[in-house]
Amino acid sequence: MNFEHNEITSQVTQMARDFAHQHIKPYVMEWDESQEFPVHVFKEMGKLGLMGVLVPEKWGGAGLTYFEYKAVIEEISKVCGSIGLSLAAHNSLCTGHILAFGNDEQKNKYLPKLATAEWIGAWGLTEPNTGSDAGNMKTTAIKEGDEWVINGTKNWITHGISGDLAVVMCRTGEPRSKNNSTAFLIERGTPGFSGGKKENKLGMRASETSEMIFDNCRIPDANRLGNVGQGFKQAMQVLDGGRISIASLSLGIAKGAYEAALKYAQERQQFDKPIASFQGISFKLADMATEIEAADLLTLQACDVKNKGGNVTKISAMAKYYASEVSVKVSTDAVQIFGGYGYTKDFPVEKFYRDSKLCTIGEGTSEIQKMVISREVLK
Ligand code: COS
Repeated sequence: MNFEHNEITSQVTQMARDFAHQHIKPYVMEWDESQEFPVHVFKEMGKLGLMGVLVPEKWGGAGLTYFEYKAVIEEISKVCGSIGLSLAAHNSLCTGHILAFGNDEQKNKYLPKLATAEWIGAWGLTEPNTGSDAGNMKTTAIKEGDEWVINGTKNWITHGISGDLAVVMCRTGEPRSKNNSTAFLIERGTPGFSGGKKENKLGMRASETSEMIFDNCRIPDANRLGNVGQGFKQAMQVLDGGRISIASLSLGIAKGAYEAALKYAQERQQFDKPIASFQGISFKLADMATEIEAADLLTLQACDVKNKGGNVTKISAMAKYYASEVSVKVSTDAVQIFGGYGYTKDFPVEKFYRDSKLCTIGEGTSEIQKMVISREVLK
């Protein structure tokens, strides 16, 4: 299979790379230290079409394919994983859910705002006690006349405080029964909807992660996304696509860490030679390069299947699982190659190391990916 960039993919890649170097790189450590979520950067990315990469042009998006989407997330994440993560959550989860399951009225109303970054999107599935067991959610939506009344708390939500619009999965049937949840669109400012505690995280610190709290929050039935009872299945399909973006995020981090380590290993002299001339270091670089290449090919394969409208449940879980584990391993080895300097904030690899760990957890842990993959291969 030929996955070489065509002209459009090359141009989009260059644009994202230029943007990352000009508008993100100088501020990465400042945002990391302060845990600032730099909303203005997302507004700028909106002007370039990066906040609606997969959204058709008629709704204000860039109308591109998963190949360009992968390239964008990767280029941004080579410089800052936090910005890559927020970009992925906005594009794949909130916007992607509406694109896949919204009716025309909902698409016309919300997609142009999201694709241009006039609004930042959030997506709420996880709760304090239902992470991997996502179907067992406690947040309820109860129908009263033509309205739904929502009560409960979502957590680990990207943009839970700053998001202008949230797609939220709520239980509308009996606990543990089939088809018992439904997706809703909830706008910021709706009475009874508020952001909660912001998490103080190991990595991905410039990407806002917080609770979303619903206290007798009333929304019209027009804000229901798709049919009653389909929320969990919709969420699973959205995550099938989202996991391609986490694979791309993982790849960006791995490539950023590898490129820094490769350069350093050729410059750093010990025993009167560059450390790259020692097998202990050069074999590490060989492993890093090989594993990145393999993760890249798996992710491209997932993009290809998704572009063709195929079922990506297995391949996206494989790509996410493998690329995220590679990301942790490569960034760990990069710190090792940098030695003591790698352990300081003067060099970028300690941040890649911290950021990479989220990739094996968010949008389903590596253990959940193995569950998804094994279920598919045993079908
Ligand atoms: N696409 C479409 N439908 C799917 C699906 C998919 N990828 N995965 C499951 N479904 C459907 C199943 O076919 C089943 O339908 P029926 O009831 O008609 O048979 C239904 O959804 C329930 O599926 P299942 O029984 O497999 O659900 P489980 O409760 O066993 O959960 C896992 C399955 C563990 C895979 C799921 O809960 C999961 O992915 N958990 C992790 C969630 C996650 O990633 N959270 C992180 C969010 S961070 S943004």
